Amino acid sequence: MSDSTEYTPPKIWTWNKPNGGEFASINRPIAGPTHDKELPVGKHPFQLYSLATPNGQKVTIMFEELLAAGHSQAEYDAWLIRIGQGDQFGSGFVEVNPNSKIPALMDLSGKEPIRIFESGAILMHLAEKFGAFLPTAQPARAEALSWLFWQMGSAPFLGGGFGHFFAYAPVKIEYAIDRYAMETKRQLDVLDRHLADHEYMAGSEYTIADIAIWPWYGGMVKGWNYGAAEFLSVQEYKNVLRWADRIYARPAVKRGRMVNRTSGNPAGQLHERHDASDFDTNTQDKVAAE
Ligand SMILES: N[C@@H](CCC(=O)N[C@@H](CS)C(=O)NCC(=O)O)C(=O)O
Repeated sequence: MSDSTEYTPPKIWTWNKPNGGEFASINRPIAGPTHDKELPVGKHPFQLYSLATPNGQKVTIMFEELLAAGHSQAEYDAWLIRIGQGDQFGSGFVEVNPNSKIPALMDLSGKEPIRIFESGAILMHLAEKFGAFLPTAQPARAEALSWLFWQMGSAPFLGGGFGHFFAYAPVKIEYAIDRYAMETKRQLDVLDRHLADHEYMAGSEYTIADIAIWPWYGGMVKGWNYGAAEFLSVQEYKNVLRWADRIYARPAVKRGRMVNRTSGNPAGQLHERHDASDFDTNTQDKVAAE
């Protein structure tokens, strides 16, 4: 690969070489399936196909919160989609999400199966279905939805921008790292100022806005994402840290973080989830095996 500073773009871009990046084997300029593969279906009303990236965690945290709040109809099977191995390009997955990205959900609880993709749409679907974690009264509802969509629009700059160029790109490009570090810090400051006088994102109630924002920005200030805590001086964002700690104290959040996790401490990984008891079995087995 040539030094990016010397690159002169050709007249027409063509896909003729791997880009050398961390995800070179799965990045493609075309959509659609690469192979035939049916998705497994379990016994519960909800079938989730995902991985414990920040986008995946939003949905598993939501399911665990719904179950913890007594919504027993929110039982779910969580199947593992290994995006590094191209599972998102299997024909069954593409039928659920034509965009080939986790998380993807099938709601089998009604007369007709419903497919839902995009984590924000999934959170809204579940919140409306169970009447939970989304205020009905204004202005709290508008506030929760504003912050939910803020997350959907902002996190790609953190992940695809900062995280990509800081941690994954095959070359360290100062311009790109500067640009996205600046934007990530600006976003953290947006949150920090808001959380200075708000308990949660939408006010006094914990909502899907917190559930969406926490895995990305809570994870960032907790030092879990991209090994960039020191580089971004995350300790400066004291209100974000306080909020992040409060959310991490919730048992449902701890459980949700474990589901479909394939990296880190084995005791914190639950590759698939089909029953509440899977958490106990997994943790005991894994800790015993360590
Ligand atoms: N806006 C989407 C983003 C989903 C997304 O980017 N998923 C990533 C993992 S975090 C993925 O599946 N990547 C696989 C690929 O790009 O091939 C959402 O919130 O659901």
